[in-house]
Amino acid sequence: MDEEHLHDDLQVFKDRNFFRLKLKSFVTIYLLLALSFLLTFTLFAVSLSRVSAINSKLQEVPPGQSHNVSSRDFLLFPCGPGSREWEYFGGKCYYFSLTRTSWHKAKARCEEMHSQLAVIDSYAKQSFVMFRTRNERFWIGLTDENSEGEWEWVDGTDYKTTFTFWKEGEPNNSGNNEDCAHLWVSGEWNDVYCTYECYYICEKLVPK
Ligand code: MAN
Ligand code: CA
Repeated sequence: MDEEHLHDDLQVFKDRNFFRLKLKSFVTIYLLLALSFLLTFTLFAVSLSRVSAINSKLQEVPPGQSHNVSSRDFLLFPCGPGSREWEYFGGKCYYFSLTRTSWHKAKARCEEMHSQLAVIDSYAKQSFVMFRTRNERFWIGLTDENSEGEWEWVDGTDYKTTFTFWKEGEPNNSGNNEDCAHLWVSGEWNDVYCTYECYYICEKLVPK
């Protein structure tokens, strides 16, 4: 009998010890979980405050002064890192319009931008512009509206002794009314009526 009691007591003791151990490990797990939650929350709070600090710093910088332009940027973009729509080639800057208009309006728009309609006086330049214009039509600074058949470049470059790139059979003064030149398929030149609306190429010297 006594022995049986002892055995029961031992069993109870064993069970208690087991629960105590189990409880201990649960507490440890919960503590660790709580700690990691706390850590995550702290990290989150810290990064959030940092982001908002940087954000308010950024807002302090007045617009226009937010970019520090270095001389290296000017080497990469000779036409000005701030006016990337102007593309550099051979000491000059070129603008390829995104809208279409008549030859005279195109000429005026180039002038408003302190430039002129492009004068294509070499194959190198022709090659550069036609790579950019693909097969689309772009006005250039060439007209014979002053005197039929006497083509003149807008900057006074001598037409007769300078490079040309007319399409075969052009200029043909079709309908007796074609006094302005544009680039066309394969970049070749065609004369067309000056009120025709197409894209245009402006040209200017590299800004100092
Ligand atoms: C044809 C040719 C060109 C001319 C255009 C006008 O393509 O005759 O020379 O300029 O028509 O649309
Ligand atoms: Ca023509």
